[in-house]
Amino acid sequence: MKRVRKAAAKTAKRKAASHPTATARRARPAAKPIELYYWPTPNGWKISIMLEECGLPYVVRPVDISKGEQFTAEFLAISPNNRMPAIVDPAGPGGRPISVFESGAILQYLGRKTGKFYPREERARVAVEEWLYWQVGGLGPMAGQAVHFRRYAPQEIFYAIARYTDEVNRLYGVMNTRLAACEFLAGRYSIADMAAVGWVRLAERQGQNLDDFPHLKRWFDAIRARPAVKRAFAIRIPAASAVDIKDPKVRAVLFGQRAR
Ligand SMILES: N[C@@H](CCC(=O)N[C@@H](CS)C(=O)NCC(=O)O)C(=O)O
Repeated sequence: MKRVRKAAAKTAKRKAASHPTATARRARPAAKPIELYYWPTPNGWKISIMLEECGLPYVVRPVDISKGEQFTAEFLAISPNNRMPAIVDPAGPGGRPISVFESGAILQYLGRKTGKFYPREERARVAVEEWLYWQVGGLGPMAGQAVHFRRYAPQEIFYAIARYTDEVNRLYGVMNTRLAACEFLAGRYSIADMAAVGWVRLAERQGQNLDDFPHLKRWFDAIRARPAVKRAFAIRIPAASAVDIKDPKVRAVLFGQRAR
């Protein structure tokens, strides 16, 4: 019986191969969605924005970083840095699953996979990569430290607050100057803008006033008005809204991490 089915399948395959239009018309099983390991922060938003912009089917797998879910063996197997975001794409290269961690690497992967928001032409690609790496190596870490010392540190350390607030101010100035000459960071709307927009969304927490940066404000307003970006920002994770950063249990998970 098995052999008969195999033979019939072989004939069908041969036929399909010789009639490509028939193959294309045959209903394909629905593609499995990409799994997005996510928590609603600027780094998480980068990827929900890209998935929404590309219209890729995805499911959100919340990683409650306030409870330590970033340290589970299952999560560390795909994101060894115990940080979200990460993705698992069931239809990776060669049709096999692939996991990707680090927001910049995920954006580049999705850009290559879809051919969207990450141009192939070398000059345009270099421009996107310059601003993407500028974000992941500069704006993100500096803004993160500014928020930490302004809002989360147990003591008010003036030197640390001034150092990171000033550095973020400098970086906002760099974006503002760039955006005076270009509509988007790399010219056209790209993964570089998606990487930066979530951080600019939290400007106030970083001690910044967008009114001081009119070109940056114009850019921010244009991006947040995009339907895909609105959908990404609208994803609600109720447990995240309930996190109390003053709770000693939460602080013990998030702060003072050392090698394990
Ligand atoms: N370089 C990483 C940074 C990601 C990151 O810092 N994620 C934070 C939330 S915004 C996180 O998962 N924190 C968990 C923890 O601190 O243990 C990336 O760009 O993906």
